Amino acid sequence: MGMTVEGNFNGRGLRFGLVASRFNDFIVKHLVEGAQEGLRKCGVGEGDVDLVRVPGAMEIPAAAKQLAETGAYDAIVCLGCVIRGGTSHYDLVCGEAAKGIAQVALQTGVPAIFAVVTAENIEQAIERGGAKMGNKGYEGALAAVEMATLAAQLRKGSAGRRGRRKRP
Ligand code: INI
Repeated sequence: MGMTVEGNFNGRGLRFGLVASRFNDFIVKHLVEGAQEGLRKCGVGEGDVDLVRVPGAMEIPAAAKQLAETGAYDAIVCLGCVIRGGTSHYDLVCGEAAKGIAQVALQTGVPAIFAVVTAENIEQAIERGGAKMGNKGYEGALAAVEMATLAAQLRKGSAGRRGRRKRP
């Protein structure tokens, strides 16, 4: 049996960037609060969480990439809300945000978490913003701590050591 490498939820001493869009702020403000609460519950210091605001979900990836490239953050949590009823280019906005955020993580090596609510209508958005279906911001914060601690372990090479063994 090989080794299992996984992250944990101890965020003490780690730093996080939140990137939150202002579009649909009546939902996003609850996601920001949820993310802050999630990080606090993981032991992250209040002073170790920075918040960057952008106009809409389309602008999240660019700001997240700039934050990641500073090297000052262990993970970035991206918070936004796209409502189909509210836009004819829903699929475009969702797709670009999701793809862009994934690219931030892949290109920089800094975990970037997609905590963007995508909803068919306002009722669904309210549910996903914490009313019934949990809070995507809170969930995103926990995912960020888990991925940040996992990334630290992978950097140490705990999963790669086996690869350096000599072939029999
Ligand atoms: N941005 C969102 O974050 N959510 C939306 O629902 C939305 N709608 O409905 O259009 C939205 N559009 C703005 C977009 O993200 C950009 O800010 C804009 O296109 C300027 O680049």
